[in-house]
This record gives sequence, structure tokens and C-alpha cells, in this order.
Amino acid sequence: MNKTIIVSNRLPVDLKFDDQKLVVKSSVGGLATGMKSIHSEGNGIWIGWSGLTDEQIESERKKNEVEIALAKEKCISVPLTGYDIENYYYGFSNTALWPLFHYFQAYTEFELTHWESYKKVNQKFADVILENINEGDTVWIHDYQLLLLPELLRHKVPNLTIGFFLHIPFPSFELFRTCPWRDELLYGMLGADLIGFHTYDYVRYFISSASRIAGLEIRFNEIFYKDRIVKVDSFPMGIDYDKYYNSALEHESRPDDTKSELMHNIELHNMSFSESKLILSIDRMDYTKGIPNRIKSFEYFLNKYPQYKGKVRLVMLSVPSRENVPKYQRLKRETDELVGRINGQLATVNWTPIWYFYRSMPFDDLIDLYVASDVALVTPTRDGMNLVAKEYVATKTQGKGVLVLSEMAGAAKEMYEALLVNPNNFDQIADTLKYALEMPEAEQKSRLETLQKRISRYNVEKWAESFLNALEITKTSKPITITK
Ligand code: GDG
Repeated sequence: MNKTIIVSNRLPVDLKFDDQKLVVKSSVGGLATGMKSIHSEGNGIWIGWSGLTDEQIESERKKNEVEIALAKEKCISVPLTGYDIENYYYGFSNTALWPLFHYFQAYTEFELTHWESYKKVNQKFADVILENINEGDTVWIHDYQLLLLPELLRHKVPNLTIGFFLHIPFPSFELFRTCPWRDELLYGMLGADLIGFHTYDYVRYFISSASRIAGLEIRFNEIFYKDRIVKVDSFPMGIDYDKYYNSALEHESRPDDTKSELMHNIELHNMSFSESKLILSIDRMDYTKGIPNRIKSFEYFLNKYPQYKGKVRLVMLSVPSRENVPKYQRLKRETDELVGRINGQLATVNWTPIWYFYRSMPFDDLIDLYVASDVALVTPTRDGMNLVAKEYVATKTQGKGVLVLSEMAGAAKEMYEALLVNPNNFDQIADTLKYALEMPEAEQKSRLETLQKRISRYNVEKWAESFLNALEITKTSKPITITK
């Protein structure tokens, strides 16, 4: 039976040895969350890195344990060393591609050793895939860590069906062309039959780079490359809508004695203050998410509309991310300082303006936060899509809640009923927050209903299905020949 092989840098599970004992955890993050439901239903496999370096799996016993645990999850790991992770992942992927593609040019570092490692690791992925494919299989590669992989596979298996999806923005030609290895990256992606992006803007930017850097012929969304046609299209990623909606329903109907400690605390606080409102912010601690500006704009809001002091809290969940990269360490320090300063200046004995959690929370707590909040403030300076915005909307089963969303998130392209803001405009954010907090219930309901209809229809399953269907159409009838 033909299978679909999902390939991404990280597997949907994260392995660790804790005191010689293997611990298997689900990975947090947009890609893992979104694809998990597809993977668990299909007959395919998932290839990626397990979270353990070769050095950490030093004995045969550990190796066996890891293999058994991964097999249970229908996963195969790509063996990577500590050096690979340092240079391919933290290096090229996260100090060159990530900032560049998110328009943080000043953060972008182009290091030859990082690039060499990136090439080597993409080859390691190719080797593991080649060992595991059979005739008729489809390979679906995900994200910016693996831009060279489509071409590496194409070279070995000319008739293989290869899809590639980029979860982050594709930048404008003016930015992309600053990369010293832009040609290799572009040709690497063009090894795919179908290249997907979240929005039509990213499609246009990619096509413009293909035309201006490689001088390729373009017709609508088709790129003529060598003897093949590469299709490029937008597939806005959805969420597992029912899971969020139903979990929220279930949380809302929980009897008091089964509620989480977090929920008890929130309710306790709400009871102590009439008209108390909660603004929610959830993301990985990443400079693209606009965290410092969000905090500053909340402070600006409290100063511009002091009637809200003592009544409104910003609950901020920041999930630790890429803690080895200095820019992320600096962002963490800046966030700590800002929260400390604002809480120090404005807090009263019974009111703390910002509740700040720097950790990952279990899914149930996440649902509690979504359910309990009156407003979600999602203000990235740049974001491929942003699933938090969609999850928040899905949990508003009572038709009460307002989403304030950055225009710079891919999600803004399909969530027009949210209150859209420029994440750098504090004054606009302050006014929008006031508007959100005072929005009549009928307006909240009507905005939410339209959003919910759209998001529930184009959920993560539909997203994967439409990508895979579009990929299927590109399939050639020739048998695959593997030249190893
Ligand atoms: C990349 C792109 C694109 C967050 N904290 C916790 C937790 N989460 C979950 C959320 C959500 C996911 O992580 C975050 O997804 P986002 O889309 O918001 O952001 P990225 O991680 O940057 O994802 C992004 C995405 O890929 C998909 O293509 O939308 O633009 O940057 O699902 O719920 N989950 C749990 N605990 C937490 O503390 N359990």
C-alpha cells in the first residue's frame, strides 16, 4: 500500500533520558500540533529528529529503547550529532533563515560553517528517507530547516512525488536575494512537485524570486524548471477545530471540584473584582511574536485609559524556545525586565497587571486560559500563519470573546472579523483594546460566528487533504527508480 511520509525537523514526539529512563513527550509548536491528527489517522510514517543527539544515545540498550518508543508512534528518527544541532539547527536554520524570512535582517548571520552543516544534515534526512520509501509513496516535507531536501530526493528518485510546505513567511525578493546561498535554496525547493505557503503573498514572493534569481518561465502559479512543472499555491493551515471546541465545552461544564488550580485562581480573582477582564497572550518566546511591544502597548493602554487599572489583567504564557540562541536569551531578559518594571510600578496589593508564565503548560491549562479570557491579544511583528488566533476563536463556544490580531500574521488574511492592528502602533492597540473590552455582546457573537464558520470548515484535515490532493494531481505515471 502506498504511504505518505511526513518529514520535518522535529518528530511529533520529543525524547529525553531522565536519569537513564526514557521520557516521551509530545512536541509543542504549530507544526507538531497541526499535523498530529493527520499522522495518527493515516498509514504513513513521520521522519525527523527525536530530540536526542547521537552522543546522548551512546549504548545499544538506549538505542533499542529509542527505536521501540519511536516505532510505537510510527516515527523514524534521523540521527543527528550535537554538532549538527548546533550548526544546522541553531546555526543556519535559526540565525540565518528564521530571522531573514521574518524580516529581521539585522539579526541574520550568514556563517559558512552553519551553511555546510545545513547541507550535510539535509543530506542525512535524504538518506533516511531513501531507505524508507517504496514505489508510489508520497513525501511531504515541512519547513525552513529542510529547503534543500526536495532537490536532494529528486536527484536520486526523479519520479518521486514530493510536496513541500513552508510554515513561515517567504520574504520579498529584496530580502531573499541578500542570502549568499539563495540559488541553492531556491533550486532545493524547486525539487518539489508542489510548493505550498500559508498565504498568496508568500506565493507571489516565491514566484518573483524564481523569476528574478533563476530567470525561470512562470505561467500563473506554475514554474517551468528543467523538464518539469513545479506548482506553487497557498494553503492556509487550519486547526483541529472540533478538538478545541469540544474541549472548551467540556471545561465549561466541569463541576467546581474537578476544575484546575489555574481555573480556580482565575475565578477567585474575577469574583473579587467586579467588571474584571482578562486579556490573553500565548506564544513561544520568539522575537517575531512581538512580545516586548505587546507588553509596552498594554502599559500604554493602562496609562491612556486609567479607568482599567485594577480591572484588567494581561495573562501572558511564553513558552521557552531556542534558549541556546543569544537573541532569544536577550528577548527573555528584556521580557522579564519589562514585566518586572510594569508590575513593580502599577501593581496594588490585590491587583497584578501582568500574570507572566515562562513555561509550557499542559493542553488542559491552555484550554482553561482560552476559555477564561475576554480578549486575545495576538500581535506578532511577522508570523507565517499563527494558530493561537484560530484556537482562541474555536474555544469561544458561548459566542463571547474578542480577537485582536496583528495585520502581519498570515492568519489576518482570513480572519477579517478580528480587530486587526499594526503591532508597532501602541496608540491603535490601546484604542482597539478599549473597543474590544467594551464591545457589545451581540457584536462579539456575530464576529465570532463568522470566524468560527470559516475556521471549522477549513480545518487542519481539510488543509492537509487539499494539499495532498493537489500533490496527487502532479503525480506522474512512471515507476520510480531509486539510484542509491
Ligand atoms: C509555526 C509558524 C504557523 C503554545 N504554547 C503551548 C502550546 N502551544 C501551542 C499552541 C499552538 C502552537 O503551540 C503554536 O503555534 P503558532 O502557529 O502560534 O506558532 P509557531 O510555533 O511559531 O508555528 C506559525 C505554524 O508554524 C503552523 O504552520 O502558524 O506562523 O511560526 O498550537 O496551542 N501547547 C501546549 N502548551 C503550551 O504551553 N500544550
